[in-house]
Amino acid sequence: MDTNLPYEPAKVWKWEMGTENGGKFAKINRPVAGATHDQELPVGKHPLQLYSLSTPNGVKVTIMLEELLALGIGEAEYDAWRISIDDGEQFGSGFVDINPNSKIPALMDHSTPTPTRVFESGSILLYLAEKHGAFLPSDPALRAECLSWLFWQMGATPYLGGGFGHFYTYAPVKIEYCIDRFTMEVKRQLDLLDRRLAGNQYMCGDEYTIADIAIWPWYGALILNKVYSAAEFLDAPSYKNLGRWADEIWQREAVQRGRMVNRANGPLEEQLRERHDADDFATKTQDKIEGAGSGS
Ligand SMILES: N[C@@H](CCC(=O)N[C@@H](CS)C(=O)NCC(=O)O)C(=O)O
Repeated sequence: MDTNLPYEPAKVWKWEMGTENGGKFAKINRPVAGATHDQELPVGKHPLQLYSLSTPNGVKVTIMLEELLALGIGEAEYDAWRISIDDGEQFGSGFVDINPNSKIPALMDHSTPTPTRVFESGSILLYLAEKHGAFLPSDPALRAECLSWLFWQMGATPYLGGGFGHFYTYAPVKIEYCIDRFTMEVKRQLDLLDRRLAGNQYMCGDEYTIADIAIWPWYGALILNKVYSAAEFLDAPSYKNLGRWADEIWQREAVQRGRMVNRANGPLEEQLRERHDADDFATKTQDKIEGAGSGS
């Protein structure tokens, strides 16, 4: 790819397969859907099988599952298998059977008469909330408010992730036009959330819901400088209500646990690469695994 501007698009775009453009995702991006290879997925002992990664979209689901378990809902026990998107595992045939869109997270519920597949993180949150009767208000007006914010997150966040995060953090060249365009929109979104949270403890009022669970891994983590290292650039401290909400949610044990699942970066004690049991948080974090392996 020629990174010099200006660039004149060809009449018809062509995929130059194997061309290195320097972008972080260059080797996994492709213009066609479908499986690239046969690869069965493992199935563990619990009814819920999650195939995911500790990106914000993945973390939404592991936080939800840990919150359900914290409520004492044992049917929410799950196995979480790590899908390495850098290695193209989202294009394996088994994964594509569960999510034809080839993106984590994907969930298989084996407790139904025939296994139920669920993909798209917002859809998974809604499925689990309805199945277990939790984190979704029953009052019709509050439920509508909750779903409005849930769907807002799903629609708004590509501007944060695919737009701002991509051009600020990952793009091989820093392009002022792109960074300005998406910073403008992301700051508008942050202001929107800040205003909403000025008079509300949570996104839908007094009740912690799937709207908070969907929004925190992106916007809470952004404000707390846990994604993109952009808190200073975005002037995070100026969003005081959002900061208060982000801190408060981060204090929840289920949130801290959920953020560890399928993680393979950051401090070793915060990485639980696969989760098959509640005890794994105490015994199978990467510091313990590597410590045991080193013979020390
Ligand atoms: N709208 C989807 C987005 C999921 C998504 O973008 N997943 C990314 C990781 S955060 C992924 O799997 N990327 C792999 C790829 O694009 O090939 C959701 O919320 O579930």
